[in-house]
Amino acid sequence: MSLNRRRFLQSAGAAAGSALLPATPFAAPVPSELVAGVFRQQVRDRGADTAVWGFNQSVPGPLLRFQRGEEAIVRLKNRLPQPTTVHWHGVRVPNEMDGVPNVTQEALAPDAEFTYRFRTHDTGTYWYHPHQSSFEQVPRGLYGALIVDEDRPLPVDRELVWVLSDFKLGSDNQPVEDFGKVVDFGSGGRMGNTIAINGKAAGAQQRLQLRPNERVRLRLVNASSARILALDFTGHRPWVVSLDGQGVKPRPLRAPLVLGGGQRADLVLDAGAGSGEFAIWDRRDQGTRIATLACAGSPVRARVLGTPPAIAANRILQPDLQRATRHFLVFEGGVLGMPAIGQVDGRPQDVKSIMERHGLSWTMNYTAQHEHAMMHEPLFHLRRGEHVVVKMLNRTEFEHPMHLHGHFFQVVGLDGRPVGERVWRDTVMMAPRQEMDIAFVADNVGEWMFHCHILDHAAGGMMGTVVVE
Ligand SMILES: [Cu+2]
Repeated sequence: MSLNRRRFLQSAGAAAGSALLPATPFAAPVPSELVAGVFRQQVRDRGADTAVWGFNQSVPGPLLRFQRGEEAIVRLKNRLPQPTTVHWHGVRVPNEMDGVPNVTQEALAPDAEFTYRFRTHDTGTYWYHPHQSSFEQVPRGLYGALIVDEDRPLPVDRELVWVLSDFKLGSDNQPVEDFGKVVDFGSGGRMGNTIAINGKAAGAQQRLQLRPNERVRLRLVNASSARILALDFTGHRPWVVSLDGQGVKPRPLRAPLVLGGGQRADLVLDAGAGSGEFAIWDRRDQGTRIATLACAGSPVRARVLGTPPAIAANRILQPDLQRATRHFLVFEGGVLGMPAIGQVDGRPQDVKSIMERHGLSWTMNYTAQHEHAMMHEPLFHLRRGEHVVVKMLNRTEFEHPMHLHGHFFQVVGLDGRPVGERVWRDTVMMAPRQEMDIAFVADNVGEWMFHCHILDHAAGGMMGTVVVE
């Protein structure tokens, strides 16, 4: 969208009073470069600023916003003390733009630069983050949202983006320097102690201020390296309109919205007719109040709006289960379960030596991979255009948000039973001991990561690749 059109929409919004407008794109121009660097930012309300790593001196990094079909050209400059890359989570990019070290490109050494260039075919809410040492670089603050606008955006009064994450901070507000511990690799991951919304500590003081009967679109990204969220908007029943960037039939949220690492959801939230304050909770674990929804002022319109329209679907090839080839993917390991047999980088090893010599905890199809030595056999070789069903068998006591690069897939079976309503995902939560069938058409040529998005699990062996040729 041109800057002029953005300005037009904004001024139209100011003038139109109660009329419903398409979601107004943010006015900030899309930056042409991302500089990954080290700086300080206020995360907690009190005390010292926190030393963070981020893009363009901000956590989260700048919102990258494109029209559908627009070419994204982003120059990455590495000003970190480590090599890095950027991966465009969920965006169907050409393989060489996918940002995976040792698979699609060499990691950028400190002070190196690289230009990413790809066309944005699919509308929706996506995000970007490094794929190099992601168990450290992401929780230090390297992530940002990427949005591709619909040709006809959903009519709402306002649009908000919440990049959710967590920081593990000491009493001095500085990050606890305990990245890469084997105990985190093999358990629930390195969990932060400070949930953040757009880089600021969550809590009752984070206020989402609405007017009665106002309608907002809330784009949610879980950029946490390990934390799974379960969001509860008390006193409200938002509509789920999109999951992982793909429109779904609008449905009211009847239970807390579970978002594993890497997952996204777009909600349409109606403020309700009255005034008042409502807590927004993360219901996982002991529960954390993350924000306050405050409703006050003169009503935006006379009454609450009804069901929002559906977002137009992206063009994704529908898998035909009758002709699909069948594949298996078995996960084993973790501190509560030892892999039965195992390999590291293609060489057979006994399990004890996997754990001890490499700090690895997990296997996928009896093989553990780690990102610095991808001397590996791909999990699957697929022909371009092949219709595929992968039966994932979680033989562990842990949840795993599983992410496939370069494709969207549908969950078509759970614990041996077919799934009725199929939605597109790029990242799916697997419960402990669950069996899940996912289906997709392998139409994007290249070698694609298939890994757990608990980034400590990925570093602990839970990553592999799928080759489409
Ligand atoms: Cu996992």
